[in-house]
Amino acid sequence: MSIINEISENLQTGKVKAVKELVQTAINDGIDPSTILNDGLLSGMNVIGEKFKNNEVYVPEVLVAARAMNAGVQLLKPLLIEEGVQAKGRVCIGTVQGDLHDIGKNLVKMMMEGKGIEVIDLGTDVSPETFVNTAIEKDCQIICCSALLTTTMDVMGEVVKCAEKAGIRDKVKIMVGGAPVTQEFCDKIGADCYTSDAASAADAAVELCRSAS
Ligand code: B1M
Repeated sequence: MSIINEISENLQTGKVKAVKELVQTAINDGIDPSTILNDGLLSGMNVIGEKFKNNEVYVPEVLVAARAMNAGVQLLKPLLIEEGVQAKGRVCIGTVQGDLHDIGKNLVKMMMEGKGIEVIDLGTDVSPETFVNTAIEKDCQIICCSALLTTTMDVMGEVVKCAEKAGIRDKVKIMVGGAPVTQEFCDKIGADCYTSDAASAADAAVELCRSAS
């Protein structure tokens, strides 16, 4: 079995120590960090997601897999971000109200920080008012919303409305993402930008901050 498959398998069974050791070995072997992330950690998490859907695994198994994922990501973090880049803007990020999934949001945050963007992390279960008030108080160029549930993605529309009501819609861009979110949904709610993954979210944020300055 390749080391990438081993990372995926051990993540699925929540073996934190083994995942850390394997990720470190893969790094030492010179395997591209994005390959370790995408083909090892994220692909293992996708298998868990399918099993979760089919009731083959339950919340505790998913949580230990998530812990193993985070442990692996921590080792990759310094390799995935660019060193010594200058701050290019300020954003606030959070998972929307009612939603506690934060792995994707944390990846987006990490990639944005790696591009020199200052990121204010509001955590999970964030209300539209908190997004908007933070953007006003901390002078953010972008509000970044993540949602993983079809039942919570509509909160992103509320964020757009809340920003309009507060009179900041022409000054602050709104970025959306997360597994159920699409470009069509982004257009429907009147948000400014949708990206499907963390790396392109970071690139898009740099562009939006640049055009705002
Ligand atoms: Co949840 N869960 N979960 N869960 N969970 C899903 C999302 C689900 C698809 C599983 C399934 O059924 N197959 C399903 C949602 C179904 C739906 O809505 N259609 C689901 C469900 C139903 C639930 C509960 C309701 C289960 C229950 O209690 N009965 C419950 C809800 C709790 C709540 O939020 N209120 C629940 C709970 C949990 C755990 C707590 C056990 C755990 C979360 C742990 C944590 O996050 N700390 C969990 C997990 C881990 C998952 C799965 C397995 C993995 C999610 C994940 O982290 N993926 C997930 C199945 C799946 O997605 N395959 C599932 C890896 C992560 C890197 O991907 O977040 O998509 P993702 O981020 C991607 C992109 O989407 C993008 O970048 C990342 C990659 O580069 N991205 C952005 C994300 N945010 C972005 C923002 C951007 C741009 C890009 O711009 C701002």
